[in-house]
Amino acid sequence: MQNDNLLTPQQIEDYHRAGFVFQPGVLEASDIELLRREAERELAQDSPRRTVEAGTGLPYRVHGSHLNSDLFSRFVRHPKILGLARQLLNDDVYVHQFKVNKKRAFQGEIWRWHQDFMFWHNEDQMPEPRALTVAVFLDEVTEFNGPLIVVPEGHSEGLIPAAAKNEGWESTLTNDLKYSLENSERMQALVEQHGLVAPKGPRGSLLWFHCNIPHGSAQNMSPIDRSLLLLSYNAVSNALPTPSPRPEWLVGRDFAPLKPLEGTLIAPAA
Ligand SMILES: O=C(O)CCC(=O)C(=O)O
Repeated sequence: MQNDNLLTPQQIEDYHRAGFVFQPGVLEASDIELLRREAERELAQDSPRRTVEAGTGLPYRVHGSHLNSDLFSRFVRHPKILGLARQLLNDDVYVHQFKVNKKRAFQGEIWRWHQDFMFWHNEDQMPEPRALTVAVFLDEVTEFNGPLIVVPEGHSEGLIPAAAKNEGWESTLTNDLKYSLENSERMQALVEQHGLVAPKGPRGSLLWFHCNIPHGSAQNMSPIDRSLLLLSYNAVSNALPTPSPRPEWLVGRDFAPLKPLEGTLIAPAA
């Protein structure tokens, strides 16, 4: 019998072919409320893990919250998350990166086209593209508030050359991306062949995507916030061979296989 928490064989096949799979509204409303409040609490705390908008000084991104918050440290082990990360990567997994990304109403900025593995391979020496990200919708995502856009099947090309725009790991924190596919002819050819998809859905939806899939998002000029949690998992057998120069809140150093959460998000098992 299919375990309701897990992906079907068809969904797993779709993920490997298209490089992403979308699950609309799968998380409980009560869990999403807790996660929303915790994300806002993290954004409000002054910390080196936090990045602010150049124009307004308002925070739009926090890294490593699973190391700072009990709720988030439990959430990365949620059966509807961890079980699927293990299915898709066909291995035990650990958290490589954890981000809260808020695209604020009226002003949330553009994320240019990029591939996550370009950063993880070049900056962290991740050996193989056997990692993925799940975007957890904390707000409803519509065509108006800056949905994440992916190039279906774009992961099958491997890494597309992208010259480093600037030096040092600090430049990998912001949306002024160090490696982007802006003006890339290969990116253009991929889109001509496969088109673009922007999965949209209610709070509690999950978008799983391969670390080589080209993706990005436009400005949020709508009056509606768009906050996401972005949880990136790596296969344990693909752990970094040497410690990344980037800090632990940006790049995971604990390669122990994660064990599924027992109990609920709010209350650990007695
Ligand atoms: O928040 C977004 O729209 C995109 C973020 C992103 O692509 C990233 O953090 O790698």
